[in-house]
Amino acid sequence: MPRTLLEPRFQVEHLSILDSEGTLDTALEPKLAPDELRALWRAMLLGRRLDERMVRLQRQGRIGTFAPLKGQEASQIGSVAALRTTDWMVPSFRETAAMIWRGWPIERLLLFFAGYLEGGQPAPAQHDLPVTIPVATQLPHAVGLAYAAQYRGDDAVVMVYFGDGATSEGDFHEALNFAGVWQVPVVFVCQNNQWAISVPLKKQTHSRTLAQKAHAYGVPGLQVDGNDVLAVRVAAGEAVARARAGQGPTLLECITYRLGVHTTADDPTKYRSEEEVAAWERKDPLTRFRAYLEGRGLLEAGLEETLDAEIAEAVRRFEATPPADALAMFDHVYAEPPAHLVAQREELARRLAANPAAPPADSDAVPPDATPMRGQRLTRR
Ligand SMILES: Cc1ncc(C[n+]2csc(CCOP(=O)(O)OP(=O)(O)O)c2C)c(N)n1
Ligand SMILES: [Mg+2]
Repeated sequence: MPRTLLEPRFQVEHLSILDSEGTLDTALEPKLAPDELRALWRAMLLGRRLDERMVRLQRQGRIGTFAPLKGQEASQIGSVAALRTTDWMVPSFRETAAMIWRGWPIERLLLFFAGYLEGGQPAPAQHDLPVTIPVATQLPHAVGLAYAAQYRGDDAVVMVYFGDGATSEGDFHEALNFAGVWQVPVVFVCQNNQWAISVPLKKQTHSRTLAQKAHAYGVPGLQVDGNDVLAVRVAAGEAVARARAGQGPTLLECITYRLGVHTTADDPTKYRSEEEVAAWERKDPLTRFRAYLEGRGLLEAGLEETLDAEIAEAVRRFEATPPADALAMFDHVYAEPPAHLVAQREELARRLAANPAAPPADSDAVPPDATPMRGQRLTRR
């Protein structure tokens, strides 16, 4: 028997409309209304200004660990802008700009990063899931939401965010497989920012692209310049329209870069070069979009000051909030908490009651009867 090639053969398309040199492919330029272009710019700039402020707030000890999005504004805003409010948005942990676009108040995000339970709660009518810290676990959730939309016969589309590192998790493959089998209305937005903490993409996969992984599941996969908001907006618009028309899921691989730290607990100088970062700074998504809008006479004077004032007002409201209930960290995980957590909760309650203002003096200490969890460091008194 001869060896034959099976059809179809796979090809991966890469979409770029406005490149880092400011060159515009006029044939591909989307016909977006001036108001939409201004809204995209406002959201990207707000994302950048807030991001820089959040890092400073963390350095000042006013919020906890934060994952900055600097450099990924076009990937987030270009994609989320393709959704209707009745669609669902499922974030990972770096989607601050996309969440604000979806209506999350800035002070609620500040509360989240300061450890307040209510900071993680979407408004009751909001079709968003909360921040997901465990890598890739949100992907099967998103497919479940899309399956529910399909089952109920409503026309909602689900957009789920994740990183390049998440594509090495089983959850990514399971989610894509089921999405393909069920042909559910979900758009997978992979922000390929080249790094998963200190693991570079080349150690993550031997594939030429991440987009091609979709083809194995019979799902269209497209690579897009993730620093080009016009390209992301076009690709996301097409994927959302296909999903809404019952034509199933799409994987978008947005090629971008995390210009800042992985989180405020990270030091990227330990694993990547200044030259690499400088090269990506020249591809900054804000620089090229600002130049494009300037050329079209759509730049609003004084916008940075307006956004900074909006952020300052949100910080003021956030800081006027009474302290969070530290005991709430024990709630909402177990219906019946295990004994060691019950003991820890009681101990913290005792310490807080004894000295409400001060943190526990010996925070590593555990009661002698506590059972160590796997990987847990216990310090016996
Ligand atoms: C299941 C799981 N494993 C490990 C971690 C620790 N962790 C947090 S972020 C991260 C890297 C994620 O990389 P990527 O998916 O590329 O997203 P990025 O941080 O670049 O946005 C890891 C390993 C985690 N949160 N969850
Ligand atoms: Mg990454």
